[in-house]
Amino acid sequence: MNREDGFPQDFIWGCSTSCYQIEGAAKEDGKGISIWDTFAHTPDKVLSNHTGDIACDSYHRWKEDIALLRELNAGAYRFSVSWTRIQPEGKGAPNQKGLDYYSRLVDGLCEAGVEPWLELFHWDLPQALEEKGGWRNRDTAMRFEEYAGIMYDHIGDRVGHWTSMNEPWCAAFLGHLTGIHAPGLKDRSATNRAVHHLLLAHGLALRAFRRSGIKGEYGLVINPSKPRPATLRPEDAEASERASIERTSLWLDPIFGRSYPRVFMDIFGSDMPIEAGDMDIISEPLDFIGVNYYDEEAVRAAPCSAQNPYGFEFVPTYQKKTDMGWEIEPSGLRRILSYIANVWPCKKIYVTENGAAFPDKQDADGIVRDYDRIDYIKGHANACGDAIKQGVPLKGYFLWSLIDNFEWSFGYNRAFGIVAVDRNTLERRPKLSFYYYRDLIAGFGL
Ligand code: IFM
Repeated sequence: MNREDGFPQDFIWGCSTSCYQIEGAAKEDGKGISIWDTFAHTPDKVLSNHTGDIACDSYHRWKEDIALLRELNAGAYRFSVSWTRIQPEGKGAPNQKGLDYYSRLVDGLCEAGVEPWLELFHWDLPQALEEKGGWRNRDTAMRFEEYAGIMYDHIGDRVGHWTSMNEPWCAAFLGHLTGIHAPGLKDRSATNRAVHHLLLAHGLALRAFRRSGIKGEYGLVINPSKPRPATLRPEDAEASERASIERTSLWLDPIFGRSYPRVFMDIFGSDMPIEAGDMDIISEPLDFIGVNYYDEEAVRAAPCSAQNPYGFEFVPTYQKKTDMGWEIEPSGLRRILSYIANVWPCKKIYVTENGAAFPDKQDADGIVRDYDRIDYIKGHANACGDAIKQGVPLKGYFLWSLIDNFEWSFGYNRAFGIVAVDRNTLERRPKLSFYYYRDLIAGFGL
């Protein structure tokens, strides 16, 4: 029986965050240093030289975050675990205080009726592992399996939804090719090695999960993209397919047992450190795909060259942009969900992130009236409904983000939250979009 707005009763409405972006307490209770601690403390890597040292102080204020989720009546909370709280050096015996923190968080969520969705890796690789080659080094995948096993043992009885990692494209390409994310390299061959080892780490952790016998569902979260073709000309349609390779099929093809896309292998195959049995590990069947969606661009065909190996170029578009410069196109969410459901059929898909940064202003009464964000959420929730009508097995939607937080190389200069965080007092203050999302969750938002 569906709700009045057409969504199934059991559709999950949640919120997402990640550890480095909200926790702070960067050196507390035995936590080790991650590559994001190092990167953010390197001058001029992050706008305004902001760091995650304090972030939203959720390490101490997690009860306030849970209270907000409860006020929303959110069905689930997707958070990530800081690997260096659990294994400060990325290997060996766990740090009990780190485990205790996540144990308290999970218990608090369960008591509040909010299902914990645990993500093992959201880019904050232990610095000690980076010093041994990070994701360029095959051993990091084995270390990830060990860390995952610790989490399964200590918290597996209370968490029903797990994801190995968030947006491995960002970890590989932004971290190793453009260098705008940690560890800040600009090296194509390092990027390709990182791609393979991230996927291997995912597969090893998933196999360990299956072996553990934990009852729960397991997925991988990607940020796929398939820019729409600028025109109906066949060459532009083909350019749109090629433009989607590195963000989409590079990850989903191997996960679905189809190995890496041929076009990618033709160009970069010699870099890929594939060993016997790897592709079987990577294609261990998962329970769901997590899709993070923010925008959609448009492309047309262009000549292939060493600088443009996939032969496409972006074209100007008319859409309004968010504060990130990302084009607002809700129907692109329906398109990417349908594309994935058709090409990589999976039992369940979740939108694990969707949201927008806008230059919020506090009115004299202290309230942020963020109608742009409300429109954004409403448009994308409608697109989710359309996708379901088209037969996409979409089972939930997670808003990015519960609270304003550390937006990576932009520091605190970009606000995605439905709750503002005062940078001086760290007080949480709901914006109007918070009350809109509460209505949406209750079935009155559309
Ligand atoms: O803040 C990030 C998040 O960590 C990963 N997905 C995109 C968000 C907005 O840029």
